[in-house]
Amino acid sequence: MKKLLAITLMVAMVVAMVGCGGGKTADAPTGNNTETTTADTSEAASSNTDEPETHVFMFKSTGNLFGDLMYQGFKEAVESTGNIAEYQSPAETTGAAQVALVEELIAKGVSSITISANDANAFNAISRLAESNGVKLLSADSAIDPSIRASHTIPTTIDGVGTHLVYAALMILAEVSYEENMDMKAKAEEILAANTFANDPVVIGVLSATTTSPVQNLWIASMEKELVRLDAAYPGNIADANTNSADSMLDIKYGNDDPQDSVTQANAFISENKVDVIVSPTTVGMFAAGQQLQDSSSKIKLTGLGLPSEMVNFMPTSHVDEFDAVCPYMMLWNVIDLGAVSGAAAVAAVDGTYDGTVGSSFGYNGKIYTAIEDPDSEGSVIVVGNPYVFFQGNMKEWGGIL
Ligand code: RAM
Repeated sequence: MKKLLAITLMVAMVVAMVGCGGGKTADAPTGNNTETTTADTSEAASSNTDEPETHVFMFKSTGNLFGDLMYQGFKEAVESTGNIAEYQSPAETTGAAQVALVEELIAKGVSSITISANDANAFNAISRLAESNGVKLLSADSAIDPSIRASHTIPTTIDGVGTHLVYAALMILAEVSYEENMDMKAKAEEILAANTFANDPVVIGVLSATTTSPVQNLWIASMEKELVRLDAAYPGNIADANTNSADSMLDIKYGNDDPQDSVTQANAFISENKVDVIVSPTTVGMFAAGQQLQDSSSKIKLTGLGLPSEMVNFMPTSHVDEFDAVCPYMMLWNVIDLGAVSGAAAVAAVDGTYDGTVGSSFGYNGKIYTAIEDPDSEGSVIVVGNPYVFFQGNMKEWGGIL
């Protein structure tokens, strides 16, 4: 029952702001994919006798299990404080569609909106309206601009994810089994130091979400940085898959976090047959690529950030079939915890119990989360925990959870 990845990561932190609140109970939900849940305030409320606040979680778009799981945690955390949780996401995976929904929610008088953003800068204009109406904007998973957010929660450090996506790709192509808690960085460097790919340098493709998606773009940038470092240290093992760009060694395609677009892009990789491995830093891309690679019996391998319940058919069940499987191993984190901590952040921000400065903190479920400087932007960030590697040894256990 150990699946803590051997990734070195830091700990938690928080941001916040002086909170105003002023929320009131939400109206009956409108629009697509809306869920409102009302806590039993008589029993759950702490010492707080005020009217419950409504805290909204908004994912990139509807129909994404990752977003649904985040909301599961968010709702749990918000309701545990006697407040009200609401789930609102647009049908379309765009910043503009999210902004339109934010505008509606401000008009309804919610207290906070926690966004997984399709575009970091899309919310700057609407943030003024939010502020003047006392509505806190926060983000989780995929960030909004630091200047307008009360808090941003990420599952684990960007570089922890980006570098380990590269290590996983190299290890899979070298057919090195994943062993629990192994040092993937050391293993990848060992593979390259042995010049394993000297006769046939590795070509890496990426199947991402949208071109503007903040979190995917950060993970990809981190992958690129690590590839440059590894290429300089162990020349001749990694091919430049993007000769059109001086800044990129990756062949990147965008499936827009849309199932059909992701299938189309996965099929483009298969018919071009240029890459050895597809790394998909989105659960939507992972599932689409898994299906298409399996159906086409392509030799291209797959790894990335996937949900065990969606990927189970494309992954191995033992060491014996590990490298026959489309995706021998992959990574993710506890998505439910990510949602829960971001829900606790929203409540604390609205209550004014933490103020958004580096070092300020709040508690949830017996743990303290403290804001640290965001290494990837101007603001601060809360890091929830560690990523997990999902492999033949633990898929059974996680398939029913995430
Ligand atoms: C998708 C979304 C989300 C990302 C995960 C890994 O569901 O794009 O932003 O964090 O994948």
